[in-house]
Amino acid sequence: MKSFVCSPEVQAALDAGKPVVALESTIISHGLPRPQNLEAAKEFEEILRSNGVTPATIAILDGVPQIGLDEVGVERIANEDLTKASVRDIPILAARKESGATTVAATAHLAALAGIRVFATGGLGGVHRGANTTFDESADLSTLSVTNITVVSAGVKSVLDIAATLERLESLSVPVIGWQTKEFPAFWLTKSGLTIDWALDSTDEIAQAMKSQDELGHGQGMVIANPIPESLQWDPAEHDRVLDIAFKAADAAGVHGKAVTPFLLGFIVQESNGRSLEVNLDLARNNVRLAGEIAKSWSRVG
Ligand code: PSU
Ligand code: MN
Repeated sequence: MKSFVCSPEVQAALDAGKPVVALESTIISHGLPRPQNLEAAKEFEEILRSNGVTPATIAILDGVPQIGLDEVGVERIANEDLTKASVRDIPILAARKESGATTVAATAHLAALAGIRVFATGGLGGVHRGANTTFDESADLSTLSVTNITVVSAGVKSVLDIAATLERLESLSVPVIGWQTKEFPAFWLTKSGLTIDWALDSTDEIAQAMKSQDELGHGQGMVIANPIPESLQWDPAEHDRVLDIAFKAADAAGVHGKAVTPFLLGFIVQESNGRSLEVNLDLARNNVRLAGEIAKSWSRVG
């Protein structure tokens, strides 16, 4: 038996060389509150399908990595209390026949195993503030250094140390390309104040860069930084105010390890009265749309 399963829809698209975009499940299970998470999971898939792109939402269900979920699978990731699964958790969940929602790292890894080259998320994980003492750096980064996939992301969450994250991506030889800008975004905010070396202006150019990387790279992935339009971003002053309180709350609650990101995201949604959630959904939609266009360009050159 194969150790992972592609849905018939995803398998057919891959076999025919049609565009496919991977979607993660941790953003659904741990990053967004119920019931908006189920609506979002369905909407992200619908955005792709209506553009002629096959969505492949990825999760581990009863020990089997699923590349593409049916309706019941999508409901399970939204409504069950699933384990947050990174790459290292996959074999244990498989052996125990347990379920897990896959992070960017685990989704990227499984998508690449299945032959999917484009992946949309909200915001990539990264180096946490204070990592010089906690060593808390997301496995999203190290995974992308050895995983042949292009991830579309609204930069990294501003709860992280963005400058350190960019340094690590440089060390790991993962290209970071701005979509039509060299201003690196900060998830809820259009700009982080940091600039990157490269901007590409068309999805055909991105697909060309992917092809060149396949020929000249060592199997690493690529990050496409896609800022939320300024008209949709969170008010920067309100953003700073809420984040400040969120860090104090995380400290007081003593959360650490993989609980940190879900805690902060949940707290920030509460404290902002849902404003951060609206922006999170908008930036994720924006990423899904761009990823769909990249996948279409890739299906022509790849
Ligand atoms: N971006 C979001 N919402 C999320 C995450 C990212 O908009 O929930 C998740 C992703 O699954 C990412 C994970 O891989 O947070 C990073 O967690 P950690 O910092 O523990 O590596
Ligand atoms: Mn961590």
